[in-house]
Amino acid sequence: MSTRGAFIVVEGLDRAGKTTQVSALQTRLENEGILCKLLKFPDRTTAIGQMIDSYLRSQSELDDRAIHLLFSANRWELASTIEKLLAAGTTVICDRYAFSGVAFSAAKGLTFEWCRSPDVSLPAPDLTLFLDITPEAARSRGGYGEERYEKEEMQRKVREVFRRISSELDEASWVTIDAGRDLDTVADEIWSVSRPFTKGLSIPIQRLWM
Ligand code: NYM
Repeated sequence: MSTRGAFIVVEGLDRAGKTTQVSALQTRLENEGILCKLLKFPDRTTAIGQMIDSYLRSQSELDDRAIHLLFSANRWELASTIEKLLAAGTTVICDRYAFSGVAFSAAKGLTFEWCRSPDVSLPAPDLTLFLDITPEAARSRGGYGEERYEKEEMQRKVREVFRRISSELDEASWVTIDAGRDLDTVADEIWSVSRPFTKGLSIPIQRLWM
């Protein structure tokens, strides 16, 4: 098999600095001349994404399972794009993915197994960087925003589910980064972990939770 691009996901709690770090990683890749594409979930630009956006901004109400399935459908509508980019040799960086789907819905009380099922067989990340931050550190960064889920108690529960996900995945593909440190230190660690993956991979694209 010829070399393909790597699929790198950045997950994290709200206020962990994910958006800043994802764009710093993109800049480093571009500076090295590595072809890369940045994606973000939820992708609020699609029809499904607009329903998700309205729910997150509390402009609509949806059953917990219905919104969970919409988040998953939002990934499925981009799954073939991700596969094509990887096959073309592009490194795909993704701001949140299926792990956020499980973490936020399970934190609301849905079962872990049920939450995983709609995402089974999506393209699996080759590397997931989990930006971990304590609720105390998040508070010192000015607290959470206005959207649904951006409350300290919810974030604590989400963090616990992320820990469970981490304990069930192999260490090479899931790396926890202490995001409570200064931005440059975190960016350097993200780069040193990601760099080996950016040279291209010769293994087939893996499937999630199979
Ligand atoms: N979120 C995100 C979910 O609840 N399920 C998912 O599958 C995904 C991808 O959406 N609080 C939640 C986590 C966030 C919110 O994300 C919006 P962002 O990165 O703030 O746009």
